[in-house]
Order: sequence, then C-alpha cells, then structure tokens
Amino acid sequence: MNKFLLILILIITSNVYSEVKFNNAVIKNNFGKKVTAGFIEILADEDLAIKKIQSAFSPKIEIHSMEMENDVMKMRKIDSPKISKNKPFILKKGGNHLMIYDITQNLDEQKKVMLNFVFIKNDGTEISSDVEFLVQ
Ligand SMILES: [Cu+2]
Repeated sequence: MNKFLLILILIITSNVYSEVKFNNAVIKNNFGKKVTAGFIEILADEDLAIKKIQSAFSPKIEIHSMEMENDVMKMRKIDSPKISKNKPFILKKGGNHLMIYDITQNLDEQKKVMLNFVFIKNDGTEISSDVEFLVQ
C-alpha cells in the first residue's frame, strides 16, 4: 500500500475513534421519590470533560463529590468534571456520584433507563454517548 495513503488512514481513524467505555452503570430505585443517586465507571482513551448528562425522566443531573468535613458528610456539585486519559473515572456508593433531581417517573416500574452523556474533547469537539443504567 502507498505509504502516504496508510498514514492518512491512520490519522483519520485515530481522530474518529476515540473510545469511551462504561461499566457498572446503576441508578438507585427512587420508588417514586423525586431525587436519587447513580453510579458508573467511565474509561476513555483521551482526556475528556463532561459537558452535560441528560435523560427523559429528569431535567437536572449533576455529578457530586462527597467528603467528610468536621465529621459531617458533605456533597458538592462538581462543575466541569474531567476524565483523564486511561484513568477510570469512578462514581460509586459512598463516594462521588450522579445526583438525579426532579424525577418524573417511578423507576420501580423499569429495569433499565437511558442516560445521555455529552463529552468535550481537548480539541473542542463533542462526543455523545447513550448509556444504559440498571435500576436497583
Ligand atoms: Cu449528591
């Protein structure tokens, strides 16, 4: 194969296929309540920022940190969460988590729900990923 053509193909594919993997995506059953938490592990092969998280059943989804302050657990919104290349971004019970507000559905009636994540790459382009969460 022509060497220039090969290099061109490598450049194009490396730009198009940034890979983002999602694991252990779980949303706590809200049993009809307005607010619940969610957990997930995200692994990306490049640095990303989370621009927004959307769903059909909530108009407001945030990422919160959880830290001990004077023996009291405090939650705070993380404004522009960053995902570092090849480093798992972990939201889990007792730690940083998704906070899902103003829920319009009783998730008890569903086994799975979809959330849409929009990421921004360093070059400013966006990646949109639909992620299936188990309701538990
Ligand atoms: Cu929270």
